[in-house]
Amino acid sequence: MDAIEAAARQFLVDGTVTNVRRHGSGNINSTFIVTTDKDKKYILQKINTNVFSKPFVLMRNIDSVTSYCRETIKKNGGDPERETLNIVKTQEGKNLMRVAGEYYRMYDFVTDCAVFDQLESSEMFGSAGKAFGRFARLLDGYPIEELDETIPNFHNSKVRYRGFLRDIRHDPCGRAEEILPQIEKIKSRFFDLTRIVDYMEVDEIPVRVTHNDTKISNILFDKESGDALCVIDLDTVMPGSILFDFGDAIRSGASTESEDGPNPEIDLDYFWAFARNYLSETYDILKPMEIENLAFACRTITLELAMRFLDDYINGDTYFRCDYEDHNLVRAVNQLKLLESMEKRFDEMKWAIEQIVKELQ
Ligand code: GN1
Ligand code: MG
Repeated sequence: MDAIEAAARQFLVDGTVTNVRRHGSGNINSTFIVTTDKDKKYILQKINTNVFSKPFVLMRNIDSVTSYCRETIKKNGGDPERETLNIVKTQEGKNLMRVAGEYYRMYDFVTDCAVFDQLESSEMFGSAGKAFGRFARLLDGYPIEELDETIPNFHNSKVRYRGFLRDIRHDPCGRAEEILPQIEKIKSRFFDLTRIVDYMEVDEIPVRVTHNDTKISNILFDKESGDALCVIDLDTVMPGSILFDFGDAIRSGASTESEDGPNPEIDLDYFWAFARNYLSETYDILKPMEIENLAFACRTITLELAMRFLDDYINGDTYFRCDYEDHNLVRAVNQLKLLESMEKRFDEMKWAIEQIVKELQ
């Protein structure tokens, strides 16, 4: 903790740092809550530079995106202190601090909020649909050329699939043989994995400014009202497809289990609640090809996550935070089960989108 406390002291906080403790369930960066003697709280994050190799570029993106969001939220009569992240500068006025070879950043702590790996009701998930929809609308006006790619090819499933095959061939930890059934499940769905990227390559699905990591724990809920308030984890805001944002929210939020829970299934009540509110915010900016592929995108992103977890297992767990030895394998197996449930109920998911669109027309 010493280095973390030393890092916390480099930022312009109100008061003197008295306590630093671990926080949150993110798989990539390490997050801490910092408290001062004036009882002020802040979020400190150690950036995982294996994943985000250009921390300065990353922070330039986030600074620019949050400034843009703040102005728009103000114009719309919202509360920019609670509805977007606010960067706390270092003593030298910077967005980032290097301490003992690690990079740190700080945000104001948004008070009276909670995060969830799994939601308690479809109403809450509906509220997340509204918030993610609003976020998509907000970013719709953002100048795409100002954003750098923080992780190139993040949702490019073709590039990821090639990497997956290469890693199976190299098999650095000798784990591939024990997971042949899972590998086969992914290989047999190659065209499901690549369909959206194929459409993007020929401009049938547009590239927009998107969040790219809309899992349900990346949104803050107001403790009092239970409403989704603030979209967080802006590290992967960059050019992408809105379909992955919709799909990843459903993958993570409309599952009957968290990523760690066995036997997950898609909950269609949750799906309806999210889709209805998401579309009420975004219907007029979406292209017909996007609307047509919303339900399908949920399958694509779930398959992509199964492949990413399995790939990391093959590579010896170097990317995602793991709490025990087989954690990545467990996650991959669970994602494949969730995918099979989505495949079974795909017609109902498509039908729901069609009905919601009819309501909005
Ligand atoms: C990571 O950082 P976190 O936990 O919000 C990952 C996402 C995955 C997710 C799966 C930069 O998100 O892509 O969907 O884990 N983020 C990155 O839990 O790879
Ligand atoms: Mg996160």
